[in-house]
Amino acid sequence: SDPVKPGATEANMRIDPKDTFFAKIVNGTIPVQKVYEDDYCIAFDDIAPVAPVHTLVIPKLPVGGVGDVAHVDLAKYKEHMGHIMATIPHIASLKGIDSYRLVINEGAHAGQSVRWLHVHIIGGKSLGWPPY
Ligand code: D5M
Repeated sequence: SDPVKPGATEANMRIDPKDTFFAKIVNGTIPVQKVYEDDYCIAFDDIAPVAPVHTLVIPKLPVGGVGDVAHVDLAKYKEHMGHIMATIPHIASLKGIDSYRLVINEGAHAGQSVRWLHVHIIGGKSLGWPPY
């Protein structure tokens, strides 16, 4: 039997990213200790780390998650996400690691709790596989 209840994910998808806590970090309403920032993204440490290094990278573009690609300006989305992917090795090096796992949770059943796209950089220890 499939334990996934589609309704929960749909409710999560209806949240406007601009109503999330990460929007306040991007617009500067709530200060955060930044690991890194540029025109496209902000990186800061996760409040509930699952490993010695657990840093989040969020685009400055309001997008709820990778599943929202159809609802955003595609050129801007590619620009932001391409930039983030190209910048992650530098952010990881700022945290002192060159071996890490990237995680993007999409939807409530993948464990996404904040509906503003964020990439987890997880490392600083040997990681198990599979990741669930
Ligand atoms: O990841 C959302 C992550 O965001 C989760 O690991 C906790 C973290 N979080 C939530 N609030 C904050 C604040 N205020 N600062 C830093 N980190 C935070 P998800 O993939 O959605 O489960």
